[in-house]
Amino acid sequence: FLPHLVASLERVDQTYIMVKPDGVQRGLVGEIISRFEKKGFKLTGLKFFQCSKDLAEEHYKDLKGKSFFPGLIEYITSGPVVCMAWEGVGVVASARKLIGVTNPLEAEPGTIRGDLAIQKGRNVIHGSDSPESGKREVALWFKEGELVEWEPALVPWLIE
Ligand code: IDP
Ligand code: MG
Repeated sequence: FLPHLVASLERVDQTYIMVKPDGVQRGLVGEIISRFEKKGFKLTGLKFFQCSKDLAEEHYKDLKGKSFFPGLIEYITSGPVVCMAWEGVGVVASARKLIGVTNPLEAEPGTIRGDLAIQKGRNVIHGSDSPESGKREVALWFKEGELVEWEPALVPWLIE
């Protein structure tokens, strides 16, 4: 069996996951990381970080015209965040399912937002919305030496 070969035949995607400042302040970092860790995707980057206004605006540039944009930038820069890069086949869509929809009141129980949050403006976590966004956002939030190439020992127990 050659799991890495199989994985390389399919498209291995990356997603950018971030515990937002409310998640950090509320002590949810361990709980949130744990959900991704248990799912079995590969962690390739992790840091505790204070985001600048410029970076927040670049990250959310598609939302620039929205009425909530200034509040969103204030929220994201209001305190430290936890930045993560996760990798795997189907990781982007799967992470979005684990996270739940944008409005936590509508997010299904069992999802991170469904279980842990109430409002859109305090929805504790970010996850990239497409493989293209995943690539862009991982490159935006992590410098080259901050990402780690490794082969998790559990791969044969997760991928046949
Ligand atoms: P997503 O995080 O589920 O992908 P997006 O539509 O990309 O949702 O919006 C990015 C973030 O902007 C949301 O996670 C949320 O924090 C914030 N946001 C989106 N819509 C609203 C709103 O109507 N009011 C306040 N904040 C919002
Ligand atoms: Mg989004």
